[in-house]
Amino acid sequence: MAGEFLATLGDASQLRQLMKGSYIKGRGEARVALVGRSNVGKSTLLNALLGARLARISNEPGKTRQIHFYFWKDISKIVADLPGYGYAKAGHEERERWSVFVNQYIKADEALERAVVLLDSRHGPSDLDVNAIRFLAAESVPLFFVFTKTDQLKTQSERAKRKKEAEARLLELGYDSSLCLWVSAKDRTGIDALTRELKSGTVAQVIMKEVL
Ligand SMILES: Nc1nc2c(ncn2[C@@H]2O[C@H](COP(=O)(O)OP(=O)(O)O)[C@@H](O)[C@H]2O)c(=O)[nH]1
Ligand SMILES: [Mg+2]
Repeated sequence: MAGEFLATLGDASQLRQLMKGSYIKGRGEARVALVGRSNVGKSTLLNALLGARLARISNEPGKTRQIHFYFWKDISKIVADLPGYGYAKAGHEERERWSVFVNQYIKADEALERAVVLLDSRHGPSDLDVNAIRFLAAESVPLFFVFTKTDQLKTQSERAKRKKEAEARLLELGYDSSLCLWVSAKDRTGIDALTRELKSGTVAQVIMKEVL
């Protein structure tokens, strides 16, 4: 097994007991947060990366209200599985709750290295995704972008078109295509490349920010 469940944070009031300094449950490895809209394929990707059926794959969007922590043995880091945002029925209050909760976690976690934002390769970044990206950027969290379900883009020209559009949108937000990977958990495209990227740390983004 390449991964193991560590802990669940159900509420920000539990932060003090879960985190001591930069330790989560006594473990000090760097944290990588996964975040994305409900149904984007986050649980499926997590299971593909960690090589185990750890996260529940659900067709009921919006069920997650907790942060789950997993130890990813292959790269010796801890994955924080953040709650999904922006499912159909979520109103203003729900979105507010999401940002308050995620904000409290981000501020508390001294060893958070970066957040991986999952985006649906068929649609590119939606307005809700852009809101979440802006929110994380405002909290100074280094970001990396993963486009999911690329097996659903059937032709070469469709792939090229989607890629061009989505990467242009991210560039408008200040993120260059070297911070993007296109993956499929179904046919395992990009899974090894993503593993290598997350193992390597945040160097690419630091350089890019200095250049801009
Ligand atoms: N075709 C395809 N479907 C996927 C892929 N990843 C996830 N899915 C499907 O997308 C739906 C939502 O996946 P899930 O991992 O539960 O999304 P989450 O809500 O973001 O955790 C499920 O029906 C998955 O089987 C993928 O790489 N390719
Ligand atoms: Mg899920």
